[in-house]
Amino acid sequence: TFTVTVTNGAVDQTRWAEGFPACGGQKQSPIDIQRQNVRHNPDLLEPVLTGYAAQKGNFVMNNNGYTVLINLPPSMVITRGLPGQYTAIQMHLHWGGMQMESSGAEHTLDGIRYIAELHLVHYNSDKYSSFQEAKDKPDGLAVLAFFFVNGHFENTYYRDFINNLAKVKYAGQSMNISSLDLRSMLPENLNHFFRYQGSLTVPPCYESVLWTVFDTPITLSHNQIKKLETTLMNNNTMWDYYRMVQPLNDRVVESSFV
Ligand code: SG7
Ligand code: ZN
Repeated sequence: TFTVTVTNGAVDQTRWAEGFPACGGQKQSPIDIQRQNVRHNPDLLEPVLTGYAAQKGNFVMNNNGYTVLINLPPSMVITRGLPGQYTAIQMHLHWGGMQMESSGAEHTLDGIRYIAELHLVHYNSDKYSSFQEAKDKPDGLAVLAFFFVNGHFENTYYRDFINNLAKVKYAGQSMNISSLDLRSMLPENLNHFFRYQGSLTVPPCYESVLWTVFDTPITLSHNQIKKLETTLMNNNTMWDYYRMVQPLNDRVVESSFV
């Protein structure tokens, strides 16, 4: 039997389909988004993120050995801009760092790989009663993706998140966060995005994800990016956790803007 080791860099990726057939499908993610080939769709509405503003709660942040996740509460809902209501389940990051300041985003834009990529994972709560039920359905999931770029100033909305990384340095570690202002961690302008039908970027690679990849990036300071890349780099696995771009095949990438 074939067991997959989801690991950093390109290791094993070419064999994922042996254990998880969907990974060899025709609608896989991530992809290279080529601006020249996207089709403007004026009917695409800006997603409305309800419940993402600063709130108190008990958010669990967890190191799963590959990435850092924060579980999101069901009070965070995308109420417009997708085919139905989608409820948040978790957020996580993909970053680089194999070589200092190498890039680790999953999607590429005109062949360029950004420094890192944030994923907000949601499930279609109009049609399904849980993430588990939705995760392998063609209309089950929606992920919002944001790129990170290097800037001159500290992004203070990421201060807690980045400082907390040290507390989940090792695989399996968790911590509780008592407040989260997710909306402020995102770009102000959510108008400019790309949209396409794809998959989870790790096995089992279900082709269940409606992707929204925002053109406006999130800015972090050089120092913040360095901390993100180095804090968890203790076991020599937590870097370059991204999948190679997959063929577009007969899909069309739409854009909300010209
Ligand atoms: C990361 O990316 C984790 C996974 C996630 C996967 O490995 O965030 O989630 C958990 C709970 O381990 O898998 C099913 C799922 O959400 C793929 O998500 S992604 O396509 O957005 N990168
Ligand atoms: Zn991801």
